[in-house]
Amino acid sequence: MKAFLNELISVVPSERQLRWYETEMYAFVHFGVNTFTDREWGDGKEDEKVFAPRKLDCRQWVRAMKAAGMKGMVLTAKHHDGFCLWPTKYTEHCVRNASVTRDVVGEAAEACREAGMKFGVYLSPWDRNSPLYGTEAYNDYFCNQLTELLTQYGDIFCVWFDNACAEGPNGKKQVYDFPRYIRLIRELQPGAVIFNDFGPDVRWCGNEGGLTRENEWSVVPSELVKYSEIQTGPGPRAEEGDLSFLYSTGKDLGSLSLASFSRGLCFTPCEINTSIRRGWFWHSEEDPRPLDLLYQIYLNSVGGNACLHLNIPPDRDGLVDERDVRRLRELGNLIQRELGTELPVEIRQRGRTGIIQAEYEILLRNPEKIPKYVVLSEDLTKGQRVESFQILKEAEGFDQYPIFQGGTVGYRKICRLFDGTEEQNPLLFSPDRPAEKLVVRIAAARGPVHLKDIRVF
Ligand code: FUL
Repeated sequence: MKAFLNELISVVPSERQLRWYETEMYAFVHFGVNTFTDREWGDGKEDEKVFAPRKLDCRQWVRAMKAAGMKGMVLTAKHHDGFCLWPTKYTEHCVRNASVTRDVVGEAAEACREAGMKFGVYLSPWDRNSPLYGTEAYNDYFCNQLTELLTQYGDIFCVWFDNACAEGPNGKKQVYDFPRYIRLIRELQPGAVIFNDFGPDVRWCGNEGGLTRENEWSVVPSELVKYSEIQTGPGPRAEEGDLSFLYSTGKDLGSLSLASFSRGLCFTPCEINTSIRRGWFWHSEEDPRPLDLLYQIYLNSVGGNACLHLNIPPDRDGLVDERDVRRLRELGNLIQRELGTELPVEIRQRGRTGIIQAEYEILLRNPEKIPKYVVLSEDLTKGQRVESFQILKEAEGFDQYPIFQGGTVGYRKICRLFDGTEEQNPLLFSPDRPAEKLVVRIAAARGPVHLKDIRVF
């Protein structure tokens, strides 16, 4: 058991994954011919001339995203319809032949750079326009397009691959050469994380609605993430304990018992991707989702060992819809209001260090202020360790009261103790028992715990 636990905590993130975690919340931008045809999936037969964003202003996009606190953007350079938002040399089905012929990828990359935001690209492998689709020559075509995107637009922080694979214009399905795509990206943009349902760097959370897991593990069985680097274990050999049925939608992807049956372990964190509206592309009748829902998704993802990739679809003018601009501003303000000001605290570790059931004492210097959130972070360079913890309240003359029960921590766990209503947590609120002291008690972990940060808001 001990040897296996040591194996588990030896699985650690790459440098590029650590940089990705810091991005926390970034925008997805679905924009293209579908914006003008009112569709979600184009068929590849669209006339390029339908693309006509006459007021296109990528700086306006960036302003709206920054107001929410986003630190990056990933643009659909090409969606399943095959229409390219940059003037590629390799097809005529691109902005060069549109009604508005601007290089949207170039303008978006530039707007991000000016504002200090990271920039990434979505390039759909499924292409319903390319006559090459379904043949080996398509893999060359795809790599040529990747090369243009990864060499002409500065630093790329994320290359986002959709796994959809259906028939192309010639009725054939493509065999995607992902290992080749991955090699090319590593060569041209070694700092970029690659997103795919199955890794290598970041994996899909398993739904598009913003649902999150209670316990999100970044150390997962290799059977789940076939393109990720196996860090420990015998590797992909078929034998007893085969977990090849594992899929992203599963509720448990990394528990001790599951991991112990795996043939290999990989570090592959999860991205929550969802849209601010119902669809991925802009449709006039759709409204943004309610603020409290978006805030909850933010807490559960950025505060649940994942990153949030929130889609903001520009409209037919080439601007972020005013309704979305407002919602993003509200979201940013709410995050600031709730999690923008730390309460003054003093943190001490109780007892011996280097033990698993460590306790951290949080002295509240200003007991009048009721703490609403405790935010914990593990030092992931030492592996993901915490399995279970409690937060307790201590007050002079009273016992300890458990006020929060949690599981995994990982990059960041936002524990919401109190939402402002007295009923929600009378133990914490009660005026005759001010919370002078909180205690974070690790109940179970895969090894001695390394908390990097404990903050109270
Ligand atoms: C899906 C696609 O089919 C959708 O159109 C969208 O791009 C979403 C992010 O991924 O698989």
